[in-house]
Amino acid sequence: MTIITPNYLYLNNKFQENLAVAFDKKIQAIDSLEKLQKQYPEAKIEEQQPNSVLYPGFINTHVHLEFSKNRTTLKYGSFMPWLDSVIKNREELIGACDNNVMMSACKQMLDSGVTTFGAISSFGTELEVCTQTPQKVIFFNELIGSQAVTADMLYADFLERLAESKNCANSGIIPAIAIHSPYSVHPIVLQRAVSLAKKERLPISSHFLESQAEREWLESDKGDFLEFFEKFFSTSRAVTTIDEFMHSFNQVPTHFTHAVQATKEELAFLGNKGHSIAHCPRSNRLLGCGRLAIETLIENDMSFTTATDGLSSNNTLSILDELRAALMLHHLAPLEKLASLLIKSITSNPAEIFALNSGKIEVGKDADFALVSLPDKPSSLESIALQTILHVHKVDKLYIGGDKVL
Ligand code: MCF
Ligand code: FE
Repeated sequence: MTIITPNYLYLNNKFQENLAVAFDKKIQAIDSLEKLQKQYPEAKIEEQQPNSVLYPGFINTHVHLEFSKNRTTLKYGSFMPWLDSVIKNREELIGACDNNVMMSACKQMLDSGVTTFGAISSFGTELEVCTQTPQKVIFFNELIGSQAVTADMLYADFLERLAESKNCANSGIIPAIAIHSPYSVHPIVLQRAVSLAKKERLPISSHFLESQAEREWLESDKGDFLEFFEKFFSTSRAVTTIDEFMHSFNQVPTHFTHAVQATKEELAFLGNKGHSIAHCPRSNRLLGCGRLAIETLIENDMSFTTATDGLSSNNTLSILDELRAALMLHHLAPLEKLASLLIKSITSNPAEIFALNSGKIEVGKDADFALVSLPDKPSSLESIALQTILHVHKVDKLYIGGDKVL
């Protein structure tokens, strides 16, 4: 048994003083240090830096590890030139992305307090690294393919990768499904994958309404995607509509990534169906996609997570860097309230969305913790989320399932 005694404890989305946590693999008790010492006289007491804050381990719901080799290769600024640059450089980038590169991407996340992440996997090449990293991984096998003629073959390949990830369930892998997007997945295989997610209760996620070009293509078969589909697939018609795509997920709560170009009505519809949103502010900025109307999610009480996306559309995988970006991007939102929602978006929200036994400091939850320290005493308990986002770059200590990994 270990007892950790932070200056501040993040409990029920608030901060409290004078509380300690006793844990082994799971959280056993939360009380004053004196009481916990009486209850567990043999327990090891962990020393802390001054002004320490204990959070549950952070959860980054959306990352593409296979693209971790990218630094300056891909073209940023607007979506279609980025996509063209992905297609042009994909083979080389993925070929150069060996296990060491992906492991250091995992380490970057560890340093920022991430104890669980969602890996969007196009080819399955990161599976081995995901079994080796100390983090828990929701392994989203990506389904892609818009043409009817190749759909069956691509679906079979997807099933094979899914089966391989299921084999790794005892190495911290949670098998899951990623639909690439409405424009790139044929409705017939989409429906098969959604039914599979429902039947086997697999987590499911999809990129959705990321760029203006995507919206225009799905609404009217026009815009930048027209040239793209004519060039690569000799087609001038989208395979689905926005409505048809959204309705495909009616029975299965789905984590939709981006949704920057979704209308208020579409967001409300998704919220009513029990879906949630992954918000990737830096990716959206770098790919010229715009700003997610986070205020609409807040008004509708719709659950969202904040995520980094991959190094294919970001400069770091630090979840704290991502929260700093979100804090600055949504400049009209009340500051401390936004900071508090952002902390929720990487702790209890993702845990609830994916039914993880973590994301909260609560008796019975897994002992996943990110211990950080502020540079000075915070002026109020209400300011701690904000001051954490502003000042913390690296966690002091990190625990996963009670094991100290940093
Ligand atoms: O989330 C970003 C932007 N939106 C879509 N896809 C990706 C992102 N980062 C990497 N990707 C991958 C995606 O998984 O790039 C490929 C897919 O495999 C694009 S489609 C050729
Ligand atoms: Fe993505």
